Parts: sequence; structure tokens; C-alpha cells
Amino acid sequence: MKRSLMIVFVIVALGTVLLISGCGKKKPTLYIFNWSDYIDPDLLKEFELDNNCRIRYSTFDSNENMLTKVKSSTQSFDILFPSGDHVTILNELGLLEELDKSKLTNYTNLDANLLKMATSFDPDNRYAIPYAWGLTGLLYNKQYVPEEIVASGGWNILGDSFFNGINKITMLDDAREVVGAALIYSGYSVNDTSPEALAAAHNVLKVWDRNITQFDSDSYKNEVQDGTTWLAQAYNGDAVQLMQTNPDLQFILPKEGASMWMDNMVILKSAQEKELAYKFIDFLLDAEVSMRNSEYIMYPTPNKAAMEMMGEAFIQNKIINPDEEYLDKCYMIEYLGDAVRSIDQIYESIKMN
Ligand code: N2P
Repeated sequence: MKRSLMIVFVIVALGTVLLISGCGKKKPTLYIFNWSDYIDPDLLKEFELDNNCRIRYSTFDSNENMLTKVKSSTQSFDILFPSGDHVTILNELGLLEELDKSKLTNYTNLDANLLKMATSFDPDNRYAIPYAWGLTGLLYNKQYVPEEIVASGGWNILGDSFFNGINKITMLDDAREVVGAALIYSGYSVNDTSPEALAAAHNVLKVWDRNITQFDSDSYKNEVQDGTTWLAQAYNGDAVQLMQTNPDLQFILPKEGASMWMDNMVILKSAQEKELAYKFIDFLLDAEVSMRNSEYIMYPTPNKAAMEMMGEAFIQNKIINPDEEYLDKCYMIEYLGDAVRSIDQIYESIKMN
């Protein structure tokens, strides 16, 4: 055999061996869509290595934006992390896969009480696996906001005349959170859509809006550190993440109470990699993995086995784990059906101003 022919033969043979052994195969890819700053990135790498797959991870900053993308996107996701009310919305749209719990060997790690709570948005826990829960309050930088301004400890700090004309306050880009804060301040539940409750909340928001520069759920995290923003409506765990490295940042759980939410993992009916999606959810349900993740994201997990392993600093942190007495003043953001439109309208009119 001629030397060049021999080389061609070897290359073809090698290629065939590689193809048969599967090494030439494209790795399966899992598409995940989650809130920003809401997972320990090392865990993603570990899962990829252990399962010889790739993860394409994208983030969103509000349920509304997530929903718009999921409905309009040509690229389909496998796993989403919606809040409870949006689990119901996604399910009503027929987008969710009914879960086969036999594929989730670590499901029993979940706290039975929190699973029961989750039935308010997912009856019989058929579509969603609770992931983390938290509260929304106020984050401020004490370099810029004097102690006497925040001393009242209530939501109305947002309307304080100290902030008039200086454009240093942001609120979340989230209708339920913005109108919810005004509802709580006015003495109503975040789920109250009665005309009196909404009129009261709207009036409060008109006053707060004089101080609000933007409705944003992400850039405030840098801005509250560099002085662009002094005070921001923020999720408690995101605030604690920032406070770990910046001692000027403080967080207030407003004295009137706060909104509460539970975020979840769901698999889309249209998912291309369902088996891998189950594996990923089961991986995150492992007690040690879940404990590591919670200590990274700084949100409590509904994983009871993980909570039992959590370090003292996490457990003792009153921003993440407030007393029962405070939790009694908090309202879980619930699915409101069409009534949510009146909340959206108020939010849009405030945002437009
Ligand atoms: C994580 C945001 C928490 C989700 N960065 C609020 N539901």
C-alpha cells in the first residue's frame, strides 16, 4: 500500500472507531432559565462533568419578562424557575410537564409543610418543585442615607422628602412587588384587589414615585454600592449576598410586613432533554448540594434535609430567617387570575409618569 493511501486508511478507521464509541457525539445540552444570582455556578460545572453534558444557562429579572420570553422564544427551555403565581399561569397555558416523582429520588428531602404551602399555586404538587423562598424589603447604603431617615423602619421611607429631587431610589421592575409594597403599607394584603385597597395603594405610589428614578431588578445591585442609587427595593437574599462584601449596605424588613414568594423548578412540556432535566432537579434536591446552594444564594431552601445541615451564620441571620412573629405579617404573592390586570394597570401608570 502506498504511504498516502495508508494514512487515509488510518484516518478513516480512527474516525469510525470514534463514531462507534460515541466520543464524536454532540453532548446533550440542557437549557435552563433562572433568576439572576440565584444558583452556585460551581454546581452547574459539577453537573456538566458528572453527566457529560452542557448547560446553557440564561437569566431573567422578573416573572413577567420570563413569561414573555418563554411564550415568544423559538428556542425552548428545559427547566424554568418561576415564582408560585407564575407556576399557575404557566400551567394554565398548558406549558408544564406533569412531574414523574419516581425519577426524583431526593424528593423526600423536601419539607412537608412547605410542600403543603405550595399546593396554593400547584394543587397536589404535580408540576413544581419548590426551590427557594424569600421576602422583599429595602436595601440602603448608610454612607448616603442618614440613620434618622430610616429610623421609622417602614415602607414609607420611600416617600421621605429627604429624597425629593435627588433621584436616588429604585423599586423592583415587578408590578406585584411595587403595588404590593404600597398595599402592605396601606394595611392591605398584597393579594387584595378590591377597589378601596387599590385606590389606597395607587395614592401611596403617586407620592413615592416622586422619589423613584427607575424600576429595575438588577442594576441596583451595583448602583447601590457606587452611590448611583442610595435606597432600593430588594429581595432579601440578593441583599445579603451584597452585604457579605460591603459593610455599608443595610437591609430593612419593613415594620408593616413584606411580600413573600416561593420560587420553583418546573420542566416545560416542550423540553428536549426531559431525562436530563429530571437528573438536574434531583441533583439540586440532594441535601448537601441544596445546602451548598442556599449558602451561596443566601435564600432558605424548602429542602428540610439541607436546612438541617446549614451553618449557624445562615440560620441565625434574621434577614433570611426572620422570627415567626415577623413572618405572620408577610403575605405570599398569590395567583390572582384576571384580577391581576388592575395591579398591572396601576404599575404601568406609575411607571409611565
Ligand atoms: C434572585 C431573585 C429572587 C427571586 N436573585 C424573587 N422571586
